[in-house]
Amino acid sequence: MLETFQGSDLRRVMDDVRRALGDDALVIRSHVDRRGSRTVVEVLAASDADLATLKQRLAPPAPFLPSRHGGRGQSGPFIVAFVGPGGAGKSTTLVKLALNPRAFDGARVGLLTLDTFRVGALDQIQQYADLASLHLEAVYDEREVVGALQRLDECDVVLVDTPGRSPRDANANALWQSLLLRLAPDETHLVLPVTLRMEGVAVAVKQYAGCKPTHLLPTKTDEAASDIALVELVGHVELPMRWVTTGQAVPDDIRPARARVLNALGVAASDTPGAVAAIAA
Ligand SMILES: Nc1nc2c(ncn2[C@@H]2O[C@H](COP(=O)(O)OP(=O)(O)O)[C@@H](O)[C@H]2O)c(=O)[nH]1
Ligand SMILES: [Mg+2]
Repeated sequence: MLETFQGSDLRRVMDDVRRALGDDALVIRSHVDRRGSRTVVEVLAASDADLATLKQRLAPPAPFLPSRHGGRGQSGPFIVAFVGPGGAGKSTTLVKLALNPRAFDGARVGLLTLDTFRVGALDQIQQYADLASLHLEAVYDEREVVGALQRLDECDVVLVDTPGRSPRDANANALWQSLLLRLAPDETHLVLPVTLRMEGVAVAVKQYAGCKPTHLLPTKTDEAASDIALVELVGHVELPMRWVTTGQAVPDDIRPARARVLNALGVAASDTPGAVAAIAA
C-alpha cells in the first residue's frame, strides 16, 4: 500500500505522486539526497483509499470474546497464539498482555507454551507465570494437547507461546507447527520487530505463512530511529492489528495499535484535504 517515487526534482516527483495517488495522498516521508552534482529525491506516499483500508485493519485492542455459555455454543477458552522469529518479542508481549487486566476485559487468562525445546525459554515463561499466579501448561507432543486444554478450562483466554523457526531443525519446526494447528487458535499474531529490514519481513511472512497468521503485532517501536519503520512494516504486512509494543518494560510497554499507528501516520496530515498539493505547492 506504500509507494516510493523517485526523481531529481521535488516538484516533479510530487506531480508523479499526485497523478498516481490523487490530491489527497499522504506523504509519509520525503528525502532529498545530494550525491555530488546529482540530486535524488525520494518520496514515500500512500493514497487516501489505502489509508482508509489501513485504518480498517486497526482492530479494537480487546478482542470480542464469545460468551462461553452464550448462544453460539462456544466451548473452551478463546485461544490467541504468537508466532515469529526468535527474539522478536513473543514471550514478553504475551506476558504483558496476560498481566494487563484490560487486554481481555478482565477475563481469566492462562498460558500454554510450545517452546519446550530450550530450557531457558521454559524457565523464562515459568518465572512470569509464577510471579503473576497464572496457570501455565507446557505441551511437548500431540497427545498432550487435549489434556492441557482441559486443565486450562477454568480460563476464558489462553495465550500460546511458540519458539521461532529453527534454521537447522526441520523436525522441531514441523512438530511445534503441527501442535499449533491442532490447537486451532482463534487468533494468531505474527510478531515482528519494526527494526527488521524489509527483506527480513518478506522472508518471515513466507516462513510463518504455514501458521496462518490472522494479525500482525509490531514490536520494538522504541528501537527504531523514527516512526517510518512502523509505517513501513504495517504497509508491507497487510493484516489487522490489535497491539504494538513500545519497550522492554513488563507489563507497561504495550499500546493499542489503533492509537500508535495513527499517531505514526500523522493523522492530522491525512485529515487535511490535499496533503500532497499543499506540500508540493
Ligand atoms: N526495546 C524493546 N525490546 C523488546 C520489546 N519487546 C521485547 N523486547 C526484548 O526483546 C528480547 C527478546 O524478547 P522475547 O520476548 O524473549 O522474544 P521471543 O524470542 O520472540 O519470545 C528481550 O530482551 C525483550 O526484553 C520492545 O517492544 N522493545
Ligand atoms: Mg520466547
